[in-house]
Amino acid sequence: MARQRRSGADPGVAATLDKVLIAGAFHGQRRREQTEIELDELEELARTLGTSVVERAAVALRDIHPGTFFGSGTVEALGARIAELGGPAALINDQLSPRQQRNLEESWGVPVLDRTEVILAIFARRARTAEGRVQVEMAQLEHQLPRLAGGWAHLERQRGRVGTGSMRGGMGEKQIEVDRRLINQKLRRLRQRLREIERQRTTRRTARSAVPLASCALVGYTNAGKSTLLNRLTNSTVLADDLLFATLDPTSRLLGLSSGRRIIVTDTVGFIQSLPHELVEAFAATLEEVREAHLLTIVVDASHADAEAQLETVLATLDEMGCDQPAVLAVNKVDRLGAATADDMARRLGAIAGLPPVRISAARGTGIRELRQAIDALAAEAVPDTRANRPIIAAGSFDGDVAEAIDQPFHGRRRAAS
Ligand SMILES: Nc1nc2c(ncn2[C@@H]2O[C@H](COP(=O)(O)OP(=O)(O)OP(=O)(O)O)[C@@H](O)[C@H]2O)c(=O)[nH]1
Ligand SMILES: [Mg+2]
Repeated sequence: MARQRRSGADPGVAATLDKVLIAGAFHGQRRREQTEIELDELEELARTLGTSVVERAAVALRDIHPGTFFGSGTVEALGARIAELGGPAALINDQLSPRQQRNLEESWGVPVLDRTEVILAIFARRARTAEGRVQVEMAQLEHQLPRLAGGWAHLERQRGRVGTGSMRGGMGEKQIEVDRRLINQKLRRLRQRLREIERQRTTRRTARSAVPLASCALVGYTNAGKSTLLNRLTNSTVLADDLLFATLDPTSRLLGLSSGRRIIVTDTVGFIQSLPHELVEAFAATLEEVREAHLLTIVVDASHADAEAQLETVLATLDEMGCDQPAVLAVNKVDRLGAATADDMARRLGAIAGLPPVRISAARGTGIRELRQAIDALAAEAVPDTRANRPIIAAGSFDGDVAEAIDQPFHGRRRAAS
């Protein structure tokens, strides 16, 4: 764990960031409005980390400066502002190269985190299960590797961390090599550990495919209301919170539909635009849950100012993942909109997704009957109701085989394995 603490993306760093300045650039095709929307999101991410944003800056940028990302005038102006504000850390919306990050830290004398590191820090803080922790730690180490070459010494000093013996003092090339080797060793160990954990997950997935129940993954942008919807549909109490990435680990529950059919519903980690690729790789197994589901319920927060772009991000991410299952579009949080706006949003979101929209409020429970019907219809196509599977699909209470496929303790009698 000591090693993980040194990552720029680590929660230990975040904990020391009681106040932050956030900044983002608009340049070329990128319009200022888009940058402002992303800065709003970065503010939300900062809030999720528990830091307070004391200043935000949207900066016009003609060319990206290879050494410092921003031009020298901006670097100076932001530096002066940071000094005036008593040295808040800087969160930068744009992707910084290790060198740019290092130079900015040197010039401003405060920790500089980019968007990826903020997201990694949130994931690190929120990971609860063994799998989640291993995945996040791997993502952090991978993020750290290319950042080694710049001399950790000054980062150690600036971030006020105490290095281990080997890290103290000047960092020669040799030390960097030693460190790189240690990180690679650690990555190998973590990968092995992850494989073991994944075997257990595979066991559960196999158990799931052994029961002839359709599975439906709830997917969507972070904070769209997926967990609230799972709770609403299945009377569960998984954590739903007004935070980005409240959910990291998938949770599966049994859902009885009005046709009498039962399906397995899985709540999953939320998507976000420019999801750090380190995380996409690390969470491949978790995302596998989405890939293997028979159907998807795409949840959108229709009350969000950026709802359309968020839906586009979700669709693009699903596309990249090779997910093309039949889907239902749940246009959520309509309780926050007037009827006319809700209609309009539903129409526009439906057109983007190419799916008939179902307007719901997961929080209030409106539209849930229609949503269940839509899911029921798709489930009927995905797993036809044959004589052989009918008793299980429509059983009054779930049995051992089904219990193994979902994350719910089973206290009843297990059916003998056949
Ligand atoms: N007004 C309103 N708020 C909702 C509705 N559905 C969810 N919320 C709120 O939106 C916030 C996020 O809900 P979650 O269910 O945690 O969202 P999520 O998609 O699971 O989010 P992550 O797990 O963070 O990706 C919570 O504060 C919910 O109470 C809704 O229909 N109406
Ligand atoms: Mg959630």
